Amino acid sequence: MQCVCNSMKSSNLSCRPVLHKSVLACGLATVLLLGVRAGEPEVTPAEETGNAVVPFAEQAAQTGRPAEAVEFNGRWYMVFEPDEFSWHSAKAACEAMGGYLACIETAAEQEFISRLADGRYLFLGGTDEAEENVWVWVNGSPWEYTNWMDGQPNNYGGEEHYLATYDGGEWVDVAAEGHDFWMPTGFICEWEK
Ligand SMILES: [Ca+2]
Ligand SMILES: [Ca+2]
Repeated sequence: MQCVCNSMKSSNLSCRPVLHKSVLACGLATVLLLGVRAGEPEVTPAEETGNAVVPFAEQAAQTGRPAEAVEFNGRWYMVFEPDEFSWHSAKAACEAMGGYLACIETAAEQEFISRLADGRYLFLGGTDEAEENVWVWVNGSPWEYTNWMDGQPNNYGGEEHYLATYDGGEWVDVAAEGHDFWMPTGFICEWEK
């Protein structure tokens, strides 16, 4: 299936297809991305830099929270889908923009994130890399609310220490980087101001 968003090719945002994603899901992602694209600053195309995250970070370090970020309940959120990233580079990119990888503390925030993710697999700001099965949020919030998918977290291969949304917004633990079926296609940044 091909569902490349041609109009997005000049930016690091993209809604590239995922093997099993439906055309509908990809279309909705396109609408979502295009809907927040107005005013987006020019960034270096990923194919020229080989790293889509660094230009984001450099850009954001000057401007803080992107104007395109979406507000919910006093916080702002934005999905990024660069071609190349890891959980750690995503974390660094969010922090360079004055935010952090999205941390979900409540069911209401989860509902919002689920709509924002729209079926995409996106890194969140949860990790148990310091101590196996002791999950923490990168923003320091206590680990209380959870939305794990059945059978997760399972630390598959002994390297799944990073949180991501899955179908319906439910949580899975995945590796920091890679290109297999289970790897996220992007990440969500959150801002408090
Ligand atoms: Ca939050
Ligand atoms: Ca897992």
